[in-house]
Amino acid sequence: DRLETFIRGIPKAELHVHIEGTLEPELMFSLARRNGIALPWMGVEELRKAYDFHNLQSFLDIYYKGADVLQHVQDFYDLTWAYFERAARDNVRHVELFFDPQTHTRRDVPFETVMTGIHGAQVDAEKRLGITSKLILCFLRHLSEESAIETLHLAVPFRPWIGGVGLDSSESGNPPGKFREVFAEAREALFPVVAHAGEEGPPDYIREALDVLGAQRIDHGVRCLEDDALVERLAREQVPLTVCPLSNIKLRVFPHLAQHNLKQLMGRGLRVTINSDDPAYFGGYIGDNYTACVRELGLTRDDVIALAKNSFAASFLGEEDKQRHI
Ligand code: ES4
Ligand code: ZN
Repeated sequence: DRLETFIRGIPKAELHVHIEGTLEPELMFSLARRNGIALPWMGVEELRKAYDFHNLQSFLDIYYKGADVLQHVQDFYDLTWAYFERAARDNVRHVELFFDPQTHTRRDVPFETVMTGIHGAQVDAEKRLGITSKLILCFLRHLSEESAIETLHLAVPFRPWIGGVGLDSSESGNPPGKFREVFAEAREALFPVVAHAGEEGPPDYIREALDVLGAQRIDHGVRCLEDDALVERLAREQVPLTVCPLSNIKLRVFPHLAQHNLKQLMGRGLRVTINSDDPAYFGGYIGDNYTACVRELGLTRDDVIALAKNSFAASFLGEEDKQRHI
């Protein structure tokens, strides 16, 4: 209908998407065949049936297994290019893309292979689709800080291709404070900092991400509403939250989209954005996330405009580029 056409057409930025989470089942199986890798599922249909998650960890187990098919530069290129082509259909004009290098280096895929494939697709997306992008390196929080430091050191020669660092994977029991040193070193190298916090973890993890890691943006952050003082701070400092509504439903952070707190977050004056997280696994790209929120939460046309403007304002684009989009 008309609102859906409006949503699809409005220029938007995507600030929370994991490139490994854009691996569609069809591409996963075609790369498995191309690379001679055995998957624990018979085919696309059986794989899709396995996408019945109960929490973050049950998703991550499948997501890391799926990433095994990514071996060569061309695989990372194909994955990233397919995402950009899909994003173009939702009129995404700018993307800040996460990747998890440790998922690949731990399988003996060189850091350089990952970077070359992803970066190649970023260059082509700007040339052929007019989509600008920045790549954000995420440390896996279920691994040690030592492993994160090794990864940061691998990244230094690629400094011009990396737009920031973040923190993802299993949140419960892995507080941001575990990564104090690696983020201090990253900040010294002038990397912008983001962190997943307050998805499954408590509001205190959001505070730690800000105070200990120096996060400039919080990924998810939906559990902030449990702590009034924190909400007031996030609103006062206009710390952006990259909310991923369909992800939160698939991973049972909220029982149903109608119960999602997105509207309350907006109502408290927070700088909220809507994003897709792992769209191949959670059943929707960014346009689908906007549309589902309009349907289930009754977002208005003005809400959609505000969210799309927030997406550029919350990005790491320079002031001039932001204004050009807003
Ligand atoms: C993730 Cl939804 C989510 N949360 C934390 N880490 C992740 N990595 C990929 N998707
Ligand atoms: Zn995420």
